[in-house]
Amino acid sequence: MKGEVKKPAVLDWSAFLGLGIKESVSDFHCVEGWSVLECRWQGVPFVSLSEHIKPNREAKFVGFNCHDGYTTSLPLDVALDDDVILACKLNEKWLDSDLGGPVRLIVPKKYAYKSAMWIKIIEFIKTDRLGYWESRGYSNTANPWRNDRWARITEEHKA
Ligand SMILES: Nc1nc2c(c(=O)[nH]1)N[C@H]1C(S)=C(S)[C@@H](COP(=O)(O)O)O[C@H]1N2
Ligand SMILES: [Mo]
Repeated sequence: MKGEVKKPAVLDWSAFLGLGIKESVSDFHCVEGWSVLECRWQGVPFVSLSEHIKPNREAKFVGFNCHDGYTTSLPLDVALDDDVILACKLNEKWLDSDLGGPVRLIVPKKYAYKSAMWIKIIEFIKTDRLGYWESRGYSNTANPWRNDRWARITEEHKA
């Protein structure tokens, strides 16, 4: 974890787990149209990570870099929502790599492309950086209840 933070940190597995495991039950929505309901994710809440590294006041966004080269980002206030979790278990079972293990992000209120798998680096940044899908036309707000799948459509419909 690095960037606009007071205490950059490299967390090994036990340090990560030491931040405290909680459960977050949520449904999972992909832009392609499918959803998986009632997933019980266990992991470290993003808030706990954030308290650990102490973001500077300039930090407004969080960028996620994954082991497969995938990237995505969230506004810091969205990432600090209490249901956002760095999951290492699903329904009490350690996450296999095909589910994004050892550690993946879960952002229940957003489309699944925000839920980055195989998290490698978390960077607190001043200005947003469009991620893999976001730079290919998908909505950067990714709100499944407003159905904002495509950036252009959302811009036109912003209330
Ligand atoms: N690292 C990484 N994370 C990723 C992706 C990816 O390609 N690489 N795809 C995203 C997309 S588009 C979806 S729908 C979900 C799929 O997660 P699942 O396979 O657990 O359902 O992961 C998201 N996170
Ligand atoms: Mo997706």
